[in-house]
Amino acid sequence: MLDDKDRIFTNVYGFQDWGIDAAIKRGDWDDTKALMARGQDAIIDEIKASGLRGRGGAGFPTGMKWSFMPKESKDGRPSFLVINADESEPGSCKDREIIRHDPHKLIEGALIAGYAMRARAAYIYIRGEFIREAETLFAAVAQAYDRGFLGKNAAGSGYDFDVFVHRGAGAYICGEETAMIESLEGKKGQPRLKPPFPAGAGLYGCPTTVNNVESITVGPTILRRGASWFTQFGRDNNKGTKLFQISGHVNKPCVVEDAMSVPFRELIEKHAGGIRGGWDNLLAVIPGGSSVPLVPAAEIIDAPMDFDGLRALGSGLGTAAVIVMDKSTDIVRAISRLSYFYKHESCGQCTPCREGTGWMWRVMERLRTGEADISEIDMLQEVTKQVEGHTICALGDAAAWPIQGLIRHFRPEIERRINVRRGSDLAVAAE
Ligand code: L3W
Ligand code: SF4
Repeated sequence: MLDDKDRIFTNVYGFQDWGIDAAIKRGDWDDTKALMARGQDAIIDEIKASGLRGRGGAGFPTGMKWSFMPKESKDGRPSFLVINADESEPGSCKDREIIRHDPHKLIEGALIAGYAMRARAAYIYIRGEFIREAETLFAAVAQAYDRGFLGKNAAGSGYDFDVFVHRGAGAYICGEETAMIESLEGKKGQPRLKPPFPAGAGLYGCPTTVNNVESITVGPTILRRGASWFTQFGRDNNKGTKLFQISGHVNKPCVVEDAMSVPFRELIEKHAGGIRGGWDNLLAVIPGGSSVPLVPAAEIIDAPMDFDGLRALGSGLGTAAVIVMDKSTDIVRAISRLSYFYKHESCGQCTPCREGTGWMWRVMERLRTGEADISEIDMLQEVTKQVEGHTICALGDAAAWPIQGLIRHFRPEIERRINVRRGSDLAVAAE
């Protein structure tokens, strides 16, 4: 288990005050000027060396993403940093805790990352439902301006940098980076085709990097302790510490920081008090938020909780939102409910997603009640393949993958329901 001294998030449970004085006592804003004086390229190199991969779900190397930003302004266009705090993935609840209890770690991270990528300002796009968190964030940003950590000559660095907080209005799709940029520009939040990637043409057509809250927040600590400290944790290509969000049928649901690659059983035993009813009662786990396929109990128990370990099981780390389901779970109903979520949140601009999500949900409901024909299982699988990879953004994939996981691992359960229903229908007909 991670030692307390190795935790980046020292106030994740909010035992201490979130305000600037308490944050400074915890080590935030400690000679930020000196960190920045190392220079932009040195900061990016250190983040690259740390192996930090994006914490928003895709796991793209953070230092590499920063290095895509132009070193010189073209046509006088500024560059921007956009911080994705639109945390809406079912199961995901870590960025919320950071903003509630450690907002200054995020704001200091924004300044340093923004400086490294030569951004003029950061926009923190916060989920509309996070009302109290937005209040905290607005207040923390105001504190940082009052102390001279933001604005002109931010933290005495000679660099001018602003941070703006922008509240979303409750659409899941605005967590997709280009939809977020559209929304920030005042338009309907619908994803753009990529390429161009935001680093080439992002907010107001300017070079932009979009990073998750957690990715930005860990930056200052990595710089202070060094990349080699961060790379002690986790396996190759999966380095560092990570906030895991453990929900569902565990004895003690929690958000906890541990080393990347921690085995699933250890994660649950040490932090979540074990599985409700014991390990024999575990049915399946969605290890990375609702967009990744479930993994059955037998396969996940010894799995390393990291990008590559979970990909090898046909799933993914996603945001490390670990949803645990015991044998009391109606697994078909659970996945059908997720299908409804994606149908509801589809922005509707591309046909396979707009039509396919509704279609998949309706068939999932027929499977749930057992009214479907056995042949509809393969037909549904085929439709998921028509949606996957054929849409503008990843929401189409995210709607398809959970269903594919269900069919892959729980086909006998789906068939059982259909047979039970057919048997009772025949019995009624015979009466
Ligand atoms: C420049 C290239 N930039 C890639 C950048 C790209 C983006 C990042 C990753 O989806 C996933 C999604 C959800 N030049 C580049 C480049 N980039 N190639 O790298 O890009 P990508 O397309 O792999 O992923 P994405 O579209 O950002 C994110 C999954 O995360 N997810 C959950 C998300 C939910 C939350 C939340 O609630 N907070 O994050 C869970 O699995 O399904 O697959 O920046 O521009 N050649
Ligand atoms: Fe919109 Fe869905 Fe297409 Fe994404 S995949 S752009 S959410 S319709």
